[in-house]
Amino acid sequence: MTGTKPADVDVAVVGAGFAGLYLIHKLRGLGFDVRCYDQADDVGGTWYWNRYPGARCDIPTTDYTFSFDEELEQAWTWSEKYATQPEILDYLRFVADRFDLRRDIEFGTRVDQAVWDDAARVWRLRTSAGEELTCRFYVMATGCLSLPKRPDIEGVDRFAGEVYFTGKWPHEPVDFTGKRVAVIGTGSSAIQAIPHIAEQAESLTVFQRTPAYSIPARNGPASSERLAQIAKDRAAYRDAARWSPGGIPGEYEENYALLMTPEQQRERFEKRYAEGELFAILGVFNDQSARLPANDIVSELIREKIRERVSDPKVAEALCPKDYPFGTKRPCLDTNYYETYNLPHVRLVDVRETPIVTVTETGIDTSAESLNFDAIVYATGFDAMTGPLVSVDITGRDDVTLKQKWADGPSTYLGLTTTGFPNFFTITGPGSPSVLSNMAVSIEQHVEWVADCLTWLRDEGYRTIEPTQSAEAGWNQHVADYAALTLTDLANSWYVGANVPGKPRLLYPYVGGVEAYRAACDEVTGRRYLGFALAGPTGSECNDGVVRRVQPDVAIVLNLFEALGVPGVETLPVPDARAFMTAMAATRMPGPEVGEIVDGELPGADGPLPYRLYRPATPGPHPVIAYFHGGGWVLGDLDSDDPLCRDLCDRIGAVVVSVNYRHAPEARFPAAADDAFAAVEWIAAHAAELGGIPGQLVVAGWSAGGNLATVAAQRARDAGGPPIAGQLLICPVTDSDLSRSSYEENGVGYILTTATMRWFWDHYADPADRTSPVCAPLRGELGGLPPAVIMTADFDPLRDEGIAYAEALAAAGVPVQHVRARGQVHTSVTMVDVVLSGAAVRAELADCVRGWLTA
Ligand code: N01
Repeated sequence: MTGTKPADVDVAVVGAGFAGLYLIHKLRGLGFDVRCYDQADDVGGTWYWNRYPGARCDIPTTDYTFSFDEELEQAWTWSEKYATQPEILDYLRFVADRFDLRRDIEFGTRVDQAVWDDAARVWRLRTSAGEELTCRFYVMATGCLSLPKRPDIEGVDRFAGEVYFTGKWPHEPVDFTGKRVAVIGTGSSAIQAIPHIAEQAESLTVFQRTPAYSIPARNGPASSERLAQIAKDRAAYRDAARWSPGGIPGEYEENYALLMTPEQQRERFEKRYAEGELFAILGVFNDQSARLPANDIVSELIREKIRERVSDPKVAEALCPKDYPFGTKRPCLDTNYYETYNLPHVRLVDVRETPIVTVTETGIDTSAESLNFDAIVYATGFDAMTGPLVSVDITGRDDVTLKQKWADGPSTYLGLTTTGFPNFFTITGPGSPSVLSNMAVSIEQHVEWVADCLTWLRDEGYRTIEPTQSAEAGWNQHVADYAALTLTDLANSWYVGANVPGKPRLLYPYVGGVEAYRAACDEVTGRRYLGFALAGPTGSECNDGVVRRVQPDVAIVLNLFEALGVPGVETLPVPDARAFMTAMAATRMPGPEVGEIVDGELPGADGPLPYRLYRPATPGPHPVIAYFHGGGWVLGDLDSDDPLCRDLCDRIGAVVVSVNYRHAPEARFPAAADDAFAAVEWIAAHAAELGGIPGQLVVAGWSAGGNLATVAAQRARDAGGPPIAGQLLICPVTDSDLSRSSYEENGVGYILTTATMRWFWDHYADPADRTSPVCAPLRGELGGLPPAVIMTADFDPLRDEGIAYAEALAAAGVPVQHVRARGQVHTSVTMVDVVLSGAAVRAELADCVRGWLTA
């Protein structure tokens, strides 16, 4: 196509496991030449190497199976719920035979080097067999757990007895009969192998550093319910898997542990525990993966089960994981694992109590004793996710290797591609759901995405594809934002690279789930490969951009609103809109505990106003915040902003007095502004009685409440008091001009809409009044105002007027801090304990306010 020499093959693939096999089949069917390499002597990938006794899959095999060909599915029947390694290997051999895949695979051959030739626009590969070849596209289908980690234990090479690694188990049968065996490690591999080794060995000593959370797999026949669903409508079942969170169809109910009674929690846990499935136990409660108190409930219930299964209480306690939350390391499914410790010839050595000092010629020395063994089994894990990729010498543009590029951690676009490495793809790479999902579903999706991409490039006449830096940075940020919502950083797991010394610590897989991930991939292709630079002999194109900019938890809320068909309040009569807001508020999390909450009344501009006072649990007196709720001067009350007021009270250590001013349309402009100023005056005058420190008064508010807060600050300045220490303005209304860009960009789809803002203004103020600084404080005199912190949200129609106010205050000499809430919407920070990513923003606001008060 370009005049350069054609490549030897269109596509070179490394790895002949699930991914490689399907790639060969799929690409071949689309007319591409494919050559695949694998170090093993046969197909199987991870299932070729991991042949240790007891090896099985931990996803039900009805689901851990290819779904791309109905006839293939009909031709194979799994014998058990969780098939054994030999059966899965047989299946992959069966697939290879059925589609005649072996003829495109070079077995016993490793790709040692791959170098991108930018002039010829091909990859140049060198193999362990000395072969050199070129390909247009290079795909690493090497799996996530294929590079065993060398045990970081002193003396591993000294042992003269038999040595085994679960990840590279011999092909010949291993017989432990009459032998003294040591197993090091208690992850998934060890937990599967230990009961089998114990059946044969004369004695078995397990060296445990970190206990795992394991539940009974309850293996047996495949679930009749699932088989029936598949038989009824196979296509629908597989489609449901593709659009599910984990890659297995199921019922995903809303279940928040923190909103349940202990009895309800236990009932739900028992039901899920009895299923013996990973996703069931990982999803007992919706909040267990994100909120520690919810996670503690599941963790403790699992520990209870472990204690029931182990006779010796001391051993049981040692087997109970206590220092990391459940699910932050991959949980295990077992058959008789804990019961094995009840056997007289099985012993547990807790290496945190008595560390391994060294492996010797005859066994293992711990800090307490010397133990002799005939065999040592290392079940010590893998250099996961990135290990298999960077262990091959892959050199992209400008002589940069993948290892160099990823020295501080992997950087990918969609977990599939990486900048600087054109025409290079990673199947289930870091930044994709991979190990957190049903791998079979994720592999099929990746293979199909790559196949569609190559076909599209061919059809469009493009020769290269490479992600842009901004698209990749955006994806990395999205992956990190999702990770930040979980508890995964609280464990030293291979998920975060903590098991390999020196490996960068971050969550390697994408935690957003199969469904959300597939939607992102589809959106990228649907927008002519958004974020990719495409080039060919006749031209190039690049639709640069970031596919996911909204914070992941905000996106979940937005999707929920859309799914529920939540009406715009402007479509309702005011009383109905208020009732609707009240009903919504009743269903949410309550916010943090504070020391005391007292309701009272204070004099407004035209009669008494209700207020609610929040007092910190710490000894007073405290600074005082006069707070005004949001709701466009029409909606909202003391309950509407209750979680946020608790949060501010707790974080800042201030008495918060939330004031319910008069609302429009019953009381139009300037009633609310007059009430706000009257309230500020009264609170300042009564600070000591309220438990506050006189003179340390901050005005604060969200949305229209932010408008009232800053208008009150302007009035206080003009009236010569009361003194105000600072203004906390959260997504404030500062102007009545609805034509700013942020209205254009965010006026629909981000909860607060342009239509709603127009409705608010129409209820609040006559058009003639809207230019008054008391309505639109941006239009007022700003010099001499107290310091301000202004938060704006990226996806808020009010964003630009907030920014304009921050800039105008700064120009007027007012100390101002602008907190830009990345990926947030207008309501984010008020959704305490719902939009968890808002917590970091509230922390930043609180720091700023505390700064004024201690200054
Ligand atoms: O590896 P692991 P794995 N001294 O890393 C310990 C999948 N898989 O092969 O936690 C003492 O989980 C280490 O201790 P610690 C599955 O995704 C699936 O078992 O680092 N101990 C840990 O206990 C799984 O998660 C199936 O403190 C040392 C163990 O070795 C993943 O593969 C079956 C040590 C390693 O556990 C990896 O599982 C098997 C030392 N120096 C695997 N170094 C299925 O069921 C390490 N350890 C499908």
